[in-house]
Amino acid sequence: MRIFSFSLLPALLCALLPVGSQASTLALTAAHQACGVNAIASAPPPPAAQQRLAQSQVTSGVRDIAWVWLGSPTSRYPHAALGSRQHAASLHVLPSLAHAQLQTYSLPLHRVFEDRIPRLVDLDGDGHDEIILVEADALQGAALVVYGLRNGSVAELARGPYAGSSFRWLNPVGVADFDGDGLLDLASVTTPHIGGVLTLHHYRPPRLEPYARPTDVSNHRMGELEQQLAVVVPQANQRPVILIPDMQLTALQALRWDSPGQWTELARPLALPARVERFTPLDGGGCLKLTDGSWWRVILAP
Ligand SMILES: [Ca+2]
Ligand SMILES: [Ca+2]
Repeated sequence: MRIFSFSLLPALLCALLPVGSQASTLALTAAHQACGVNAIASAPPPPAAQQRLAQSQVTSGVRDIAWVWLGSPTSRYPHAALGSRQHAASLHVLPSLAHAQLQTYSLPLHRVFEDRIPRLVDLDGDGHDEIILVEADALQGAALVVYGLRNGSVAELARGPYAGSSFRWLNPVGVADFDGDGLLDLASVTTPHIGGVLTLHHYRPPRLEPYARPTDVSNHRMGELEQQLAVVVPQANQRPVILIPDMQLTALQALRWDSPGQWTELARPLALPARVERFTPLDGGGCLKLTDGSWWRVILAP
């Protein structure tokens, strides 16, 4: 079993090592660019989205939200974890209804969206999408926040705890039912550059309630725009597995949250020939781009 490095919380985390059953295998095979998967062409975004924050994504939805993006660039929170000190001060939502008006939600002066990707997921299965974003507070740092449309307007629905102080950031991993209770949960990594803490949250408006014990990982390189460095792999009749790099971004781990409340390390950590640059989901695993420019297909085999 791999020895984890606990640079920040040695006493606490030594008692919280993932349990290593290692019944599965992480297999790595060389691949062509993007593992041969072509990006899906989508409809052009609305003209108003041209005003969005530089290098941020416009996201399209298929439920009550047609388009969502980040706007009102500001340098009032000068943290460059994502490569720029410019962050968004507003969220813009175009509802799917015909002739619907563009809805705008502006943050107070002490907060920004320290994020580049509005993520649309129907977290509670009511047929309406929720919007998952990372906010940052001037004094308390980042928090995972969920927004949605309520009575036609953008409203905050739930938020998780702050990272703790200015310039402490977090990066989302994905959404799945990680504890098998039938309800979707959110996974994120707090402080991925200085001792990343993989955390799972229940969606319980108005709160996102952390429930998993932390483990030491990372899913972001300081100063880089790319936020997708970990994938969630669904499993038939089993809880989903998170494939996520270690703190050095040079090995992949396969982690599952198991009853009665512990991380299981399902496979021996997979050593990589270079650092992870991007990791996107594929059936049974993911497509890996490394900092040396190479592409690899990763499969979690039973
Ligand atoms: Ca919903
Ligand atoms: Ca759940």
